[in-house]
Amino acid sequence: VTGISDLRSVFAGKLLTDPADTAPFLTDWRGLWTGRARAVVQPDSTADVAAAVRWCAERRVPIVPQGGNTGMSGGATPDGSGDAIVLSLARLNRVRGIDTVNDSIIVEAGCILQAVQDAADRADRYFPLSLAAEGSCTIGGNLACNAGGTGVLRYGVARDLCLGLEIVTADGEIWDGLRGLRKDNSGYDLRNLFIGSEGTLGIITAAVLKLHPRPLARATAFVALQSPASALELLGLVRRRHQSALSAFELLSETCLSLVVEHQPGARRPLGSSAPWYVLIEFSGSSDEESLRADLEAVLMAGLDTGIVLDAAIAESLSQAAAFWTIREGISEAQGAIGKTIKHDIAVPISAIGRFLDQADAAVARRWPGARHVTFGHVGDGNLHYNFSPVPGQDGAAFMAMQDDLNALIHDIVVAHGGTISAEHGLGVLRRDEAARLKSPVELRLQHKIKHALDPLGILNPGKLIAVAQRSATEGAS
Ligand code: FAD
Ligand code: 2HG
Ligand code: ZN
Repeated sequence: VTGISDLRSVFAGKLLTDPADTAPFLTDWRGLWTGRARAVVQPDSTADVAAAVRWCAERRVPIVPQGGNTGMSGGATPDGSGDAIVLSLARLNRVRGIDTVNDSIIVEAGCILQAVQDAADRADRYFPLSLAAEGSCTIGGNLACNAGGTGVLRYGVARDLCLGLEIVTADGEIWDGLRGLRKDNSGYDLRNLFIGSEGTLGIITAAVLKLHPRPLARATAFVALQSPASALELLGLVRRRHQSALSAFELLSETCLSLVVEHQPGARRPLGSSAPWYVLIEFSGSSDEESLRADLEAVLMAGLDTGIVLDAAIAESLSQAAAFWTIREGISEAQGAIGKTIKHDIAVPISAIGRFLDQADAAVARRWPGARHVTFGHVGDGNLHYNFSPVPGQDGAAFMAMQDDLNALIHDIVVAHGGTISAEHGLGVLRRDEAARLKSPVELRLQHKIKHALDPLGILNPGKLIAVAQRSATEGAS
């Protein structure tokens, strides 16, 4: 391969090679994966991304796309070979336009999610994708992972918020699919193929996103419960009475709450007493705040009457509502503060959540009595982060040694309940082999065919999402 200085001349933007500059791009935020790379390439425009990709394609140099590097599955970290370049989209961060009649916004892939929310807000619109990493993750990363977050219950996942994409293909061509259309049946749905492909099929350089009306009022409650079964009963009750007002329904265990209260400065318990489980419920919409609060209060009272709800607090002010959300959004960081983490991102049909938890908890207790569960998630979407931390005093390496067996145990139960091993964080390298173990041969063959069709040289994020295809003897010889 020709020297990297050669690459410098083909695109405008930054080329980082100094180890002090490249280091932050070579490790994920949890410190689980660290790799090496020839350079970190930060182009200034789509044309420059295309030029860099062509340079790589001509030389068979692997490309690892990276946005905010907040991913959970190791998808944005290069492997240890040092062959790849990291293609950082950080400098492609312009809002290209906003159309308040079409309710859409065109943004470049490196735009930070929060910047997109703010741009929508300035135009009196709402961009509802919302997650704790929103101050650092990018739209390109959100779409590449098909991120979820806390607004999915009403607004859907990243895919549901995307109308069109601009893509640099594996051979360095630009596909302008920036269509702001609600309906488009003119052929195979390429946009949806790239969304969720974790950088393995093409580079997302820009997107047309859907905007929504800005909610005029919100009511937020923190609710104590005995069990996840009660949470599901309450969800059913809320849905029957106020489906259109419901915008979030998030579950967390007492362990999660104590972790946040202990590790997050200023975090306080929302309720006077403690309980095994909690849900954070948000109502929002165009009605006035008083009637939203009254509806929320009425449904919580009904829950108290029937014994589903043990205790509840409705936020009295915006800052109290924000404090409730800070607890929910602080769990990942608080879990990180007590050592290594083993994380799951499972989803099952909502009706199977109770059975999944009963079986998984029992199976874990049999194999690892006393294991430290950190369970929380988007229960309204059937998606749980069935996570674990070391028990106090447990050595990090001994804890991580459980990971493969624990994952297999949980994933088998998930699949038995018709679920998925990744609802929102993607496969990356973390779940790639488990997905291969659990998916049918037909599904895997189709996935490999798609990969081969769009990236025949196998240079886009190789080894992520699906294993690198075996080269045939003939190919190898040629
Ligand atoms: P990166 O981490 O940089 O990359 C992620 C993947 O996308 C990699 O495979 C990478 O190669 C690929 N990629 C990145 N940009 C591009 C591009 N332009 N073109 C092609 N491929 C690209 N996720 C959720 O779904 N829901 C949550 O609630 C949630 N909460 C989180 C909370 C915290 C505190 C943190 C740290 C993370 C959370 N995440 C959550 C995970 C993560 O933030 C999201 O998955 C986010 O979408 C990743 O965006 P990113 O820009 O950081 O992508
Ligand atoms: C969330 O729901 C994120 O807060 C992070 O998806 C989950 O840390 C995790 O496991
Ligand atoms: Zn989540």
